[in-house]
Amino acid sequence: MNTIAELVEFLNKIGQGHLTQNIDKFTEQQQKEFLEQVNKLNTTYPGGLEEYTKRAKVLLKNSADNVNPYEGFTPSVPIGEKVNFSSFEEVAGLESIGREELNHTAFVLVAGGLGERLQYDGIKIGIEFEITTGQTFLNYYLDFIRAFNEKAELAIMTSDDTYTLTMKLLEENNYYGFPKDQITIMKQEKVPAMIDNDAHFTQQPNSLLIETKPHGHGDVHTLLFQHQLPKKWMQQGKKWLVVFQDTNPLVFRALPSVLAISKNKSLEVNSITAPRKPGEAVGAICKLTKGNERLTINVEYNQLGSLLPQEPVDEHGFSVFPGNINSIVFSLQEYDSVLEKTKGLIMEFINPKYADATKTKFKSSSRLECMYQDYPKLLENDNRVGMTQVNRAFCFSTVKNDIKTAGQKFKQNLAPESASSCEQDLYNMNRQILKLIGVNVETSDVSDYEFEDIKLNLSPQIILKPSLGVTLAEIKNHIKNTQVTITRNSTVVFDGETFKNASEKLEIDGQFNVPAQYQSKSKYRTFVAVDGKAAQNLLIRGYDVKRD
Ligand code: UGB
Repeated sequence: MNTIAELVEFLNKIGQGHLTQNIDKFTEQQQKEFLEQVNKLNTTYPGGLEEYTKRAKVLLKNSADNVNPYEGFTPSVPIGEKVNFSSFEEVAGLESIGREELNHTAFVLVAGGLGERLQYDGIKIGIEFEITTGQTFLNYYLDFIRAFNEKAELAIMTSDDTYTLTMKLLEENNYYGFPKDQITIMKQEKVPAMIDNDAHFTQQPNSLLIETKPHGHGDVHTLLFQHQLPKKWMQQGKKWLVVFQDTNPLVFRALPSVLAISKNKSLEVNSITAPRKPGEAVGAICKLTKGNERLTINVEYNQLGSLLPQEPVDEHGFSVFPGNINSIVFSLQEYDSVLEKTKGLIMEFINPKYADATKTKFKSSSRLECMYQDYPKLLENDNRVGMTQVNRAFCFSTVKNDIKTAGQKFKQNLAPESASSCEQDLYNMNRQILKLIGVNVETSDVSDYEFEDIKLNLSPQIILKPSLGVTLAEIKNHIKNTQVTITRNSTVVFDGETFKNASEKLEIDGQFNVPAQYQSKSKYRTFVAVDGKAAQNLLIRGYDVKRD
Protein backbone atom coordinates (compact mmCIF):
# COMPACT_ATOMS: atom_id res chain seq x y z
CA MET A 1 0.00 0.00 0.00
CA ASN A 2 1.39 3.33 -1.02
CA THR A 3 -1.42 5.77 -0.35
CA ILE A 4 -3.86 6.52 2.45
CA ALA A 5 -6.75 5.74 0.08
CA GLU A 6 -5.33 2.25 -0.51
CA LEU A 7 -4.84 1.81 3.20
CA VAL A 8 -8.47 2.75 3.96
CA GLU A 9 -9.70 0.37 1.30
CA PHE A 10 -7.54 -2.48 2.61
CA LEU A 11 -8.61 -2.04 6.22
CA ASN A 12 -12.29 -1.88 5.20
CA LYS A 13 -11.83 -5.09 3.22
CA ILE A 14 -10.41 -7.02 6.17
CA GLY A 15 -13.07 -5.77 8.60
CA GLN A 16 -10.85 -3.20 10.34
CA GLY A 17 -12.49 -0.08 8.89
CA HIS A 18 -13.05 1.39 12.38
CA LEU A 19 -9.33 2.17 12.54
CA THR A 20 -9.62 4.93 9.96
CA GLN A 21 -12.91 6.53 11.08
CA ASN A 22 -11.15 9.59 12.51
CA ILE A 23 -8.13 9.55 10.24
CA ASP A 24 -8.73 13.17 9.10
CA LYS A 25 -8.14 14.40 12.65
CA PHE A 26 -4.50 13.26 12.47
CA THR A 27 -1.59 15.01 10.80
CA GLU A 28 -0.10 13.90 7.51
CA GLN A 29 2.94 12.63 9.38
CA GLN A 30 0.80 10.55 11.74
CA GLN A 31 -1.12 9.11 8.80
CA LYS A 32 2.16 8.21 7.13
CA GLU A 33 3.41 6.44 10.25
CA PHE A 34 0.14 4.52 10.41
CA LEU A 35 0.50 3.47 6.78
CA GLU A 36 4.04 2.28 7.46
CA GLN A 37 2.95 0.34 10.53
CA VAL A 38 0.13 -1.47 8.71
CA ASN A 39 2.49 -2.34 5.86
CA LYS A 40 5.02 -3.77 8.32
CA LEU A 41 2.44 -5.79 10.26
CA ASN A 42 1.05 -7.03 6.98
CA THR A 43 4.39 -8.31 5.73
CA THR A 44 5.81 -9.77 8.95
CA TYR A 45 2.81 -11.95 9.77
CA PRO A 46 2.78 -14.98 7.45
CA GLY A 47 -0.31 -14.53 5.26
CA GLY A 48 -0.72 -10.88 6.25
CA LEU A 49 -3.30 -9.10 8.38
CA GLU A 50 -6.22 -10.58 6.47
CA GLU A 51 -5.07 -14.05 7.46
CA TYR A 52 -4.45 -12.88 11.03
CA THR A 53 -8.00 -11.50 11.31
CA LYS A 54 -9.45 -14.65 9.77
CA ARG A 55 -7.59 -16.98 12.14
CA ALA A 56 -8.43 -14.78 15.11
CA LYS A 57 -12.17 -14.89 14.39
CA VAL A 58 -12.16 -18.69 14.28
CA LEU A 59 -10.20 -18.98 17.53
CA LEU A 60 -12.34 -16.31 19.23
CA LYS A 61 -15.53 -18.14 18.25
CA ASN A 62 -14.14 -21.40 19.61
CA SER A 63 -13.22 -19.66 22.82
CA ALA A 64 -16.64 -18.00 23.23
CA ASP A 65 -18.32 -21.37 22.49
CA ASN A 66 -16.12 -23.03 25.13
CA VAL A 67 -14.70 -25.46 22.56
CA ASN A 68 -12.30 -27.75 24.36
CA PRO A 69 -9.22 -28.36 22.16
CA TYR A 70 -8.67 -31.63 23.99
CA GLU A 71 -12.22 -32.94 23.49
CA GLY A 72 -12.15 -36.72 23.07
CA PHE A 73 -8.47 -37.10 23.93
CA THR A 74 -7.41 -39.39 26.74
CA PRO A 75 -4.28 -38.32 28.60
CA SER A 76 -1.75 -40.81 29.85
CA VAL A 77 1.71 -40.48 31.35
CA PRO A 78 4.30 -40.54 28.55
CA ILE A 79 7.13 -42.99 28.85
CA GLY A 80 10.52 -41.41 29.22
CA GLU A 81 14.00 -42.00 30.44
CA LYS A 82 14.98 -40.84 33.91
CA VAL A 83 18.11 -39.08 35.09
CA ASN A 84 18.07 -38.90 38.87
CA PHE A 85 21.60 -37.69 39.59
CA SER A 86 21.63 -40.25 42.38
CA SER A 87 25.25 -41.32 41.92
CA PHE A 88 28.37 -40.43 39.97
CA GLU A 89 28.18 -43.73 38.11
CA GLU A 90 24.57 -43.20 37.02
CA VAL A 91 25.35 -39.89 35.36
CA ALA A 92 28.95 -40.39 34.21
CA GLY A 93 28.03 -43.08 31.67
CA LEU A 94 25.42 -40.87 30.02
CA GLU A 95 27.58 -37.78 30.21
CA SER A 96 30.46 -39.39 28.36
CA ILE A 97 28.13 -40.01 25.41
CA GLY A 98 26.51 -36.58 25.67
CA ARG A 99 29.88 -34.83 25.99
CA GLU A 100 30.79 -35.95 22.47
CA GLU A 101 27.38 -34.87 21.12
CA LEU A 102 27.93 -31.39 22.54
CA ASN A 103 30.53 -30.94 19.82
CA HIS A 104 27.70 -31.19 17.30
CA THR A 105 25.10 -29.05 19.01
CA ALA A 106 23.70 -25.59 18.28
CA PHE A 107 21.87 -23.52 20.88
CA VAL A 108 18.86 -21.23 20.77
CA LEU A 109 17.90 -18.91 23.60
CA VAL A 110 14.33 -17.58 23.56
CA ALA A 111 14.56 -14.19 25.19
CA GLY A 112 11.77 -12.09 23.75
CA GLY A 113 9.65 -12.06 26.90
CA LEU A 114 9.50 -9.05 29.16
CA GLY A 115 8.87 -10.98 32.34
CA GLU A 116 6.06 -8.73 33.53
CA ARG A 117 5.34 -11.07 36.45
CA LEU A 118 8.78 -10.33 37.87
CA GLN A 119 8.28 -6.55 37.86
CA TYR A 120 11.87 -6.07 36.78
CA ASP A 121 12.62 -3.06 34.67
CA GLY A 122 15.05 -4.54 32.17
CA ILE A 123 15.79 -7.74 30.32
CA LYS A 124 15.85 -10.93 32.33
CA ILE A 125 19.08 -12.25 30.80
CA GLY A 126 20.76 -9.13 32.21
CA ILE A 127 19.83 -10.01 35.81
CA GLU A 128 22.76 -10.77 38.11
CA PHE A 129 21.22 -14.00 39.25
CA GLU A 130 23.66 -14.82 42.05
CA ILE A 131 25.48 -12.43 44.36
CA THR A 132 28.65 -14.44 44.90
CA THR A 133 30.27 -13.44 41.61
CA GLY A 134 27.49 -11.19 40.27
CA GLN A 135 27.30 -12.88 36.89
CA THR A 136 24.32 -12.27 34.62
CA PHE A 137 22.23 -15.05 33.13
CA LEU A 138 23.64 -14.26 29.70
CA ASN A 139 27.22 -14.42 30.94
CA TYR A 140 26.55 -17.83 32.52
CA TYR A 141 24.89 -19.21 29.36
CA LEU A 142 27.66 -18.01 27.07
CA ASP A 143 30.37 -19.41 29.36
CA PHE A 144 28.67 -22.80 29.40
CA ILE A 145 28.10 -22.95 25.67
CA ARG A 146 31.72 -22.06 24.97
CA ALA A 147 32.92 -24.64 27.48
CA PHE A 148 30.71 -27.21 25.73
CA ASN A 149 32.34 -26.44 22.41
CA GLU A 150 34.51 -23.54 21.25
CA LYS A 151 32.83 -23.62 17.86
CA ALA A 152 29.26 -23.77 19.18
CA GLU A 153 26.74 -21.43 17.60
CA LEU A 154 24.00 -19.61 19.43
CA ALA A 155 20.91 -17.82 18.17
CA ILE A 156 19.07 -15.47 20.49
CA MET A 157 15.44 -14.62 19.83
CA THR A 158 14.67 -11.09 20.96
CA SER A 159 11.59 -8.91 20.50
CA ASP A 160 10.83 -5.18 20.31
CA ASP A 161 10.82 -5.30 24.11
CA THR A 162 14.25 -6.88 24.47
CA TYR A 163 16.29 -6.31 21.29
CA THR A 164 17.99 -3.00 22.14
CA LEU A 165 18.82 -3.96 25.71
CA THR A 166 20.15 -7.35 24.59
CA MET A 167 22.48 -5.72 22.08
CA LYS A 168 23.60 -3.21 24.70
CA LEU A 169 24.33 -5.97 27.23
CA LEU A 170 26.34 -7.93 24.68
CA GLU A 171 28.29 -4.96 23.38
CA GLU A 172 29.06 -3.43 26.76
CA ASN A 173 30.49 -6.75 27.86
CA ASN A 174 32.34 -7.59 24.65
CA TYR A 175 30.01 -10.51 24.13
CA TYR A 176 31.41 -11.96 27.37
CA GLY A 177 34.29 -13.31 25.30
CA PHE A 178 32.01 -15.36 23.04
CA PRO A 179 33.00 -15.14 19.34
CA LYS A 180 30.68 -12.52 17.87
CA ASP A 181 30.39 -14.31 14.54
CA GLN A 182 29.00 -17.40 16.30
CA ILE A 183 25.96 -15.49 17.61
CA THR A 184 22.89 -14.67 15.52
CA ILE A 185 20.35 -12.24 16.92
CA MET A 186 16.81 -12.74 15.63
CA LYS A 187 13.89 -10.46 16.39
CA GLN A 188 10.27 -11.50 16.64
CA GLU A 189 7.61 -8.99 15.64
CA LYS A 190 4.48 -8.20 17.60
CA VAL A 191 0.93 -8.77 16.36
CA PRO A 192 -2.24 -6.63 16.61
CA ALA A 193 -4.25 -6.63 19.82
CA MET A 194 -8.02 -7.11 19.56
CA ILE A 195 -10.91 -6.06 21.75
CA ASP A 196 -13.94 -8.15 20.73
CA ASN A 197 -15.05 -11.38 19.09
CA ASP A 198 -15.02 -9.74 15.65
CA ALA A 199 -11.27 -9.42 16.08
CA HIS A 200 -11.38 -5.62 15.91
CA PHE A 201 -7.88 -4.23 16.41
CA THR A 202 -7.31 -1.69 19.18
CA GLN A 203 -5.38 1.56 18.78
CA GLN A 204 -2.80 3.18 21.00
CA PRO A 205 -4.24 6.08 23.05
CA ASN A 206 -4.67 9.30 20.99
CA SER A 207 -3.04 7.67 18.02
CA LEU A 208 -3.88 5.98 14.77
CA LEU A 209 -1.31 3.29 15.47
CA ILE A 210 -2.53 -0.23 16.16
CA GLU A 211 -1.79 -1.56 19.65
CA THR A 212 0.50 -4.56 19.31
CA LYS A 213 1.44 -7.38 21.69
CA PRO A 214 3.95 -10.26 21.69
CA HIS A 215 2.98 -13.30 19.66
CA GLY A 216 4.65 -15.78 22.02
CA HIS A 217 7.82 -17.83 21.94
CA GLY A 218 6.50 -20.15 19.20
CA ASP A 219 7.88 -17.59 16.73
CA VAL A 220 11.30 -19.08 17.31
CA HIS A 221 10.68 -21.84 14.77
CA THR A 222 9.56 -19.42 12.04
CA LEU A 223 12.54 -17.18 12.71
CA LEU A 224 15.03 -20.05 12.60
CA PHE A 225 13.54 -21.03 9.27
CA GLN A 226 13.63 -17.48 7.92
CA HIS A 227 17.28 -17.10 8.97
CA GLN A 228 18.03 -20.55 7.46
CA LEU A 229 20.04 -21.44 10.54
CA PRO A 230 19.24 -25.16 10.77
CA LYS A 231 20.60 -25.55 7.20
CA LYS A 232 23.74 -23.61 8.02
CA TRP A 233 24.31 -25.62 11.19
CA MET A 234 23.80 -28.92 9.38
CA GLN A 235 26.42 -27.89 6.84
CA GLN A 236 28.78 -27.36 9.77
CA GLY A 237 28.16 -30.97 10.78
CA LYS A 238 25.89 -30.22 13.72
CA LYS A 239 23.35 -32.83 14.72
CA TRP A 240 21.38 -31.36 17.59
CA LEU A 241 19.57 -28.20 18.52
CA VAL A 242 18.96 -27.19 22.12
CA VAL A 243 16.29 -24.54 22.78
CA PHE A 244 16.29 -23.05 26.27
CA GLN A 245 14.54 -20.25 28.13
CA ASP A 246 15.89 -17.04 29.65
CA THR A 247 16.08 -17.66 33.41
CA ASN A 248 16.88 -21.30 34.11
CA PRO A 249 20.59 -21.78 34.90
CA LEU A 250 20.29 -25.34 36.21
CA VAL A 251 19.42 -26.99 32.92
CA PHE A 252 22.98 -26.72 31.56
CA ARG A 253 24.11 -29.38 34.01
CA ALA A 254 21.46 -31.78 32.71
CA LEU A 255 22.19 -31.25 29.02
CA PRO A 256 25.07 -33.75 28.57
CA SER A 257 22.90 -36.59 29.94
CA VAL A 258 19.82 -35.52 28.02
CA LEU A 259 21.77 -35.40 24.75
CA ALA A 260 22.96 -38.93 25.41
CA ILE A 261 19.33 -40.02 25.68
CA SER A 262 18.42 -38.20 22.46
CA LYS A 263 21.22 -40.12 20.75
CA ASN A 264 20.62 -43.51 22.36
CA LYS A 265 16.89 -43.42 21.60
CA SER A 266 17.20 -41.56 18.27
CA LEU A 267 14.72 -39.00 19.49
CA GLU A 268 13.52 -36.35 17.09
CA VAL A 269 12.17 -34.26 19.98
CA ASN A 270 13.32 -34.75 23.56
CA SER A 271 11.63 -32.52 26.15
CA ILE A 272 13.37 -32.13 29.46
CA THR A 273 10.84 -32.46 32.28
CA ALA A 274 10.86 -32.04 36.03
CA PRO A 275 8.42 -33.14 38.74
CA ARG A 276 5.66 -30.54 39.18
CA LYS A 277 3.01 -29.98 41.81
CA PRO A 278 -0.65 -29.61 40.81
CA GLY A 279 -1.41 -25.88 40.72
CA GLU A 280 2.08 -24.83 39.67
CA ALA A 281 2.35 -22.45 36.72
CA VAL A 282 4.17 -25.14 34.78
CA GLY A 283 2.70 -27.06 31.85
CA ALA A 284 2.44 -30.86 31.93
CA ILE A 285 3.78 -33.21 29.30
CA CYS A 286 1.03 -35.69 28.44
CA LYS A 287 0.51 -38.41 25.93
CA LEU A 288 -2.86 -37.72 24.28
CA THR A 289 -4.73 -40.45 22.48
CA LYS A 290 -7.90 -40.28 20.38
CA GLY A 291 -8.56 -43.27 18.11
CA ASN A 292 -5.39 -43.61 16.05
CA GLU A 293 -4.22 -40.13 16.88
CA ARG A 294 -1.32 -39.90 19.31
CA LEU A 295 0.39 -36.76 20.45
CA THR A 296 3.03 -36.29 23.15
CA ILE A 297 2.67 -32.65 24.02
CA ASN A 298 2.77 -29.99 26.69
CA VAL A 299 -0.67 -29.15 28.07
CA GLU A 300 -0.61 -25.70 29.63
CA TYR A 301 -1.41 -25.53 33.33
CA ASN A 302 -4.49 -23.38 32.68
CA GLN A 303 -5.88 -26.02 30.31
CA LEU A 304 -5.09 -29.09 32.33
CA GLY A 305 -8.38 -28.84 34.23
CA SER A 306 -10.44 -29.50 31.10
CA LEU A 307 -8.41 -32.63 30.44
CA LEU A 308 -7.78 -33.85 33.98
CA PRO A 309 -10.34 -32.53 36.46
CA GLN A 310 -8.55 -34.40 39.26
CA GLU A 311 -4.81 -34.57 38.75
CA PRO A 312 -3.30 -37.81 40.05
CA VAL A 313 -0.31 -37.37 42.36
CA ASP A 314 2.49 -39.64 43.57
CA GLU A 315 3.45 -40.38 47.18
CA HIS A 316 5.43 -37.10 47.38
CA GLY A 317 2.53 -34.95 46.20
CA PHE A 318 3.92 -34.47 42.70
CA SER A 319 1.65 -34.85 39.70
CA VAL A 320 2.23 -38.06 37.79
CA PHE A 321 2.38 -35.82 34.71
CA PRO A 322 5.88 -34.35 34.50
CA GLY A 323 6.43 -30.62 34.19
CA ASN A 324 7.47 -28.91 31.00
CA ILE A 325 10.53 -26.77 31.59
CA ASN A 326 10.71 -25.32 28.11
CA SER A 327 14.06 -26.86 27.30
CA ILE A 328 13.93 -29.13 24.31
CA VAL A 329 16.54 -31.05 22.33
CA PHE A 330 15.73 -31.47 18.63
CA SER A 331 17.44 -33.69 16.10
CA LEU A 332 18.65 -31.10 13.58
CA GLN A 333 18.12 -33.07 10.40
CA GLU A 334 14.47 -33.82 11.08
CA TYR A 335 13.94 -30.36 12.46
CA ASP A 336 15.21 -28.83 9.24
CA SER A 337 12.99 -30.97 7.05
CA VAL A 338 9.92 -30.16 9.19
CA LEU A 339 10.68 -26.46 8.84
CA GLU A 340 11.00 -26.83 5.09
CA LYS A 341 7.51 -28.35 5.00
CA THR A 342 5.78 -26.09 7.52
CA LYS A 343 7.92 -22.92 7.58
CA GLY A 344 7.88 -23.43 11.33
CA LEU A 345 4.37 -22.04 11.69
CA ILE A 346 3.04 -23.20 15.02
CA MET A 347 -0.67 -23.56 15.74
CA GLU A 348 -1.93 -20.47 17.59
CA PHE A 349 -4.33 -19.96 20.46
CA ILE A 350 -6.07 -17.02 22.13
CA ASN A 351 -6.73 -16.39 25.78
CA PRO A 352 -9.25 -13.51 25.99
CA LYS A 353 -10.12 -12.02 29.37
CA TYR A 354 -13.88 -11.48 28.99
CA ALA A 355 -15.58 -8.44 30.52
CA ASP A 356 -18.68 -10.47 31.55
CA ALA A 357 -20.47 -13.79 31.13
CA THR A 358 -21.82 -12.88 27.68
CA LYS A 359 -18.26 -13.40 26.41
CA THR A 360 -18.61 -10.68 23.79
CA LYS A 361 -16.33 -7.90 25.05
CA PHE A 362 -12.89 -8.18 26.62
CA LYS A 363 -11.65 -6.62 29.84
CA SER A 364 -8.33 -5.92 28.16
CA SER A 365 -7.14 -6.48 24.63
CA SER A 366 -6.08 -9.93 23.50
CA ARG A 367 -3.93 -11.32 20.68
CA LEU A 368 -3.03 -14.57 18.99
CA GLU A 369 -0.17 -16.40 20.64
CA CYS A 370 1.92 -19.46 19.98
CA MET A 371 4.26 -21.59 22.08
CA TYR A 372 7.46 -23.27 20.98
CA GLN A 373 6.73 -26.45 22.90
CA ASP A 374 3.74 -27.01 20.57
CA TYR A 375 6.21 -28.08 17.88
CA PRO A 376 5.17 -31.79 18.01
CA LYS A 377 1.83 -30.70 16.50
CA LEU A 378 3.73 -30.09 13.26
CA LEU A 379 4.81 -33.73 13.03
CA GLU A 380 3.03 -36.48 11.15
CA ASN A 381 3.51 -38.97 13.96
CA ASP A 382 4.92 -38.97 17.44
CA ASN A 383 6.99 -42.15 17.18
CA ARG A 384 10.20 -40.37 18.08
CA VAL A 385 8.88 -37.68 20.39
CA GLY A 386 10.09 -38.40 23.88
CA MET A 387 11.08 -36.88 27.14
CA THR A 388 13.70 -37.13 29.81
CA GLN A 389 12.65 -36.77 33.42
CA VAL A 390 15.43 -35.15 35.38
CA ASN A 391 15.76 -34.63 39.11
CA ARG A 392 14.39 -31.09 39.51
CA ALA A 393 17.39 -29.99 41.57
CA PHE A 394 19.57 -30.52 38.48
CA CYS A 395 17.44 -28.99 35.76
CA PHE A 396 14.84 -26.45 36.78
CA SER A 397 14.65 -23.26 38.75
CA THR A 398 13.55 -20.03 37.11
CA VAL A 399 13.09 -16.38 38.01
CA LYS A 400 9.51 -15.49 37.12
CA ASN A 401 7.72 -13.89 40.07
CA ASP A 402 8.00 -10.64 41.97
CA ILE A 403 9.03 -11.20 45.55
CA LYS A 404 5.54 -10.68 47.08
CA THR A 405 3.86 -13.17 44.74
CA ALA A 406 6.75 -15.55 45.29
CA GLY A 407 6.19 -15.32 49.06
CA GLN A 408 2.55 -16.29 48.60
CA LYS A 409 3.53 -19.23 46.44
CA PHE A 410 6.00 -20.37 49.09
CA LYS A 411 3.23 -20.31 51.71
CA GLN A 412 1.12 -22.50 49.41
CA ASN A 413 4.01 -24.97 49.25
CA LEU A 414 4.66 -24.14 45.59
CA ALA A 415 7.99 -23.21 44.04
CA PRO A 416 8.41 -19.43 44.49
CA GLU A 417 10.29 -19.04 41.17
CA SER A 418 11.88 -15.88 42.54
CA ALA A 419 15.39 -14.44 42.24
CA SER A 420 16.02 -15.74 45.77
CA SER A 421 14.84 -19.31 45.19
CA CYS A 422 16.78 -19.52 41.92
CA GLU A 423 19.98 -18.40 43.66
CA GLN A 424 19.39 -20.91 46.44
CA ASP A 425 18.75 -23.69 43.93
CA LEU A 426 21.96 -22.92 42.07
CA TYR A 427 24.03 -23.20 45.25
CA ASN A 428 22.16 -26.35 46.20
CA MET A 429 22.84 -27.99 42.83
CA ASN A 430 26.52 -27.13 43.05
CA ARG A 431 26.75 -28.58 46.56
CA GLN A 432 25.14 -31.80 45.30
CA ILE A 433 27.52 -31.97 42.34
CA LEU A 434 30.55 -31.69 44.61
CA LYS A 435 29.11 -34.33 46.92
CA LEU A 436 28.53 -36.67 43.98
CA ILE A 437 32.20 -36.52 43.10
CA GLY A 438 33.25 -37.14 46.67
CA VAL A 439 33.92 -33.67 48.05
CA ASN A 440 33.16 -33.24 51.72
CA VAL A 441 30.56 -30.44 51.80
CA GLU A 442 28.79 -29.62 55.05
CA THR A 443 25.10 -29.05 54.35
CA SER A 444 21.88 -28.99 56.32
CA ASP A 445 18.22 -29.54 55.49
CA VAL A 446 17.27 -26.65 57.75
CA SER A 447 16.96 -23.27 56.07
CA ASP A 448 19.26 -20.56 57.34
CA TYR A 449 17.48 -17.41 56.10
CA GLU A 450 14.02 -16.01 55.61
CA PHE A 451 13.42 -13.02 53.35
CA GLU A 452 9.99 -11.76 52.24
CA ASP A 453 8.24 -14.85 53.67
CA ILE A 454 10.47 -17.26 51.75
CA LYS A 455 12.61 -19.64 53.77
CA LEU A 456 15.95 -20.17 52.05
CA ASN A 457 18.82 -22.56 52.43
CA LEU A 458 21.66 -20.43 51.11
CA SER A 459 24.74 -21.96 52.70
CA PRO A 460 27.33 -22.86 51.73
CA GLN A 461 27.28 -20.75 48.57
CA ILE A 462 29.11 -22.59 45.84
CA ILE A 463 29.79 -21.41 42.32
CA LEU A 464 31.27 -23.89 39.85
CA LYS A 465 32.41 -22.15 36.68
CA PRO A 466 32.06 -24.23 33.53
CA SER A 467 35.85 -23.96 33.09
CA LEU A 468 36.05 -26.41 36.02
CA GLY A 469 34.14 -28.88 33.88
CA VAL A 470 30.76 -29.38 32.23
CA THR A 471 30.37 -32.99 33.32
CA LEU A 472 30.85 -34.68 36.67
CA ALA A 473 33.87 -36.56 35.29
CA GLU A 474 35.55 -33.36 34.12
CA ILE A 475 35.04 -31.69 37.50
CA LYS A 476 36.31 -34.77 39.28
CA ASN A 477 39.32 -34.84 37.04
CA HIS A 478 40.14 -31.20 37.81
CA ILE A 479 39.89 -31.65 41.55
CA LYS A 480 41.70 -34.99 41.23
CA ASN A 481 44.26 -35.36 43.98
CA THR A 482 43.05 -32.64 46.28
CA GLN A 483 41.01 -33.61 49.28
CA VAL A 484 38.48 -30.77 49.63
CA THR A 485 36.40 -29.91 52.69
CA ILE A 486 33.85 -27.07 52.73
CA THR A 487 32.08 -25.97 55.93
CA ARG A 488 28.48 -24.81 55.99
CA ASN A 489 29.31 -21.11 56.48
CA SER A 490 31.63 -20.95 53.52
CA THR A 491 31.41 -19.18 50.17
CA VAL A 492 33.34 -20.81 47.36
CA VAL A 493 34.10 -20.07 43.72
CA PHE A 494 35.83 -22.85 41.79
CA ASP A 495 37.02 -22.48 38.20
CA GLY A 496 39.44 -24.12 35.79
CA GLU A 497 42.45 -22.50 37.49
CA THR A 498 41.60 -23.36 41.09
CA PHE A 499 43.20 -26.78 41.24
CA LYS A 500 46.11 -26.24 38.85
CA ASN A 501 48.65 -25.90 41.66
CA ALA A 502 46.55 -27.08 44.56
CA SER A 503 48.06 -29.08 47.39
CA GLU A 504 46.76 -32.36 48.68
CA LYS A 505 44.31 -30.83 51.11
CA LEU A 506 42.03 -27.83 50.72
CA GLU A 507 40.02 -27.07 53.84
CA ILE A 508 37.66 -24.18 53.26
CA ASP A 509 36.02 -22.45 56.18
CA GLY A 510 35.13 -18.93 55.09
CA GLN A 511 35.47 -17.17 51.75
CA PHE A 512 37.41 -18.77 48.95
CA ASN A 513 38.12 -17.02 45.64
CA VAL A 514 35.17 -14.62 46.06
CA PRO A 515 35.54 -11.43 43.95
CA ALA A 516 36.33 -8.38 46.15
CA GLN A 517 33.01 -6.71 45.38
CA TYR A 518 31.04 -9.59 46.89
CA GLN A 519 33.26 -10.32 49.85
CA SER A 520 32.47 -9.59 53.46
CA LYS A 521 35.10 -8.15 55.82
CA SER A 522 34.08 -10.78 58.37
CA LYS A 523 35.34 -14.32 58.10
CA TYR A 524 31.95 -15.62 56.98
CA ARG A 525 29.64 -13.99 54.47
CA THR A 526 26.09 -13.45 55.63
CA PHE A 527 23.04 -11.92 53.99
CA VAL A 528 20.89 -9.02 55.21
CA ALA A 529 17.45 -7.79 54.18
CA VAL A 530 17.39 -4.74 51.90
CA ASP A 531 15.06 -1.75 52.04
CA GLY A 532 13.18 -0.06 49.19
CA LYS A 533 16.22 2.04 48.23
CA ALA A 534 18.32 -0.96 47.19
CA ALA A 535 19.22 -1.70 43.58
CA GLN A 536 16.54 -3.45 41.57
CA ASN A 537 18.59 -6.61 41.32
CA LEU A 538 18.57 -6.86 45.13
CA LEU A 539 14.93 -5.83 45.57
CA ILE A 540 13.74 -8.76 43.48
CA ARG A 541 15.47 -11.15 45.93
CA GLY A 542 15.03 -9.19 49.18
CA TYR A 543 18.62 -9.39 50.49
CA ASP A 544 22.22 -8.39 49.93
CA VAL A 545 25.63 -9.52 51.17
CA LYS A 546 26.54 -8.01 54.54
CA ARG A 547 29.86 -6.37 53.70
CA ASP A 548 31.25 -5.57 57.16
N1 UGB B 1 9.39 -15.57 25.32
C1 UGB B 1 9.73 -15.08 24.09
O1 UGB B 1 10.84 -15.26 23.63
N2 UGB B 1 8.78 -14.41 23.40
C2 UGB B 1 7.53 -14.21 23.87
O2 UGB B 1 6.71 -13.60 23.16
C3 UGB B 1 7.21 -14.72 25.14
C4 UGB B 1 8.15 -15.40 25.85
P1 UGB B 1 7.75 -17.24 30.11
P2 UGB B 1 5.60 -19.05 30.17
O3 UGB B 1 9.16 -23.61 31.94
O4 UGB B 1 8.82 -22.29 33.58
C5 UGB B 1 6.27 -21.45 30.11
O5 UGB B 1 6.75 -16.17 29.96
O6 UGB B 1 5.35 -19.03 28.70
C6 UGB B 1 10.40 -16.35 26.06
C7 UGB B 1 5.38 -22.61 29.78
O7 UGB B 1 4.24 -22.10 29.14
O8 UGB B 1 8.82 -17.08 31.11
O9 UGB B 1 4.66 -18.34 31.06
C8 UGB B 1 10.75 -15.76 27.40
O10 UGB B 1 11.70 -14.73 27.26
C9 UGB B 1 4.99 -23.39 30.94
O11 UGB B 1 4.53 -24.63 30.45
O12 UGB B 1 7.09 -18.61 30.44
O13 UGB B 1 5.58 -20.49 30.74
C10 UGB B 1 11.23 -17.00 28.15
O14 UGB B 1 12.57 -17.25 27.88
C11 UGB B 1 6.05 -23.57 32.00
O15 UGB B 1 6.56 -24.82 32.03
C12 UGB B 1 10.40 -18.12 27.54
O16 UGB B 1 9.90 -17.64 26.31
C13 UGB B 1 7.09 -22.46 32.09
O17 UGB B 1 7.37 -21.86 30.88
C14 UGB B 1 9.27 -18.58 28.45
O18 UGB B 1 8.40 -17.49 28.69
C15 UGB B 1 8.45 -22.85 32.59
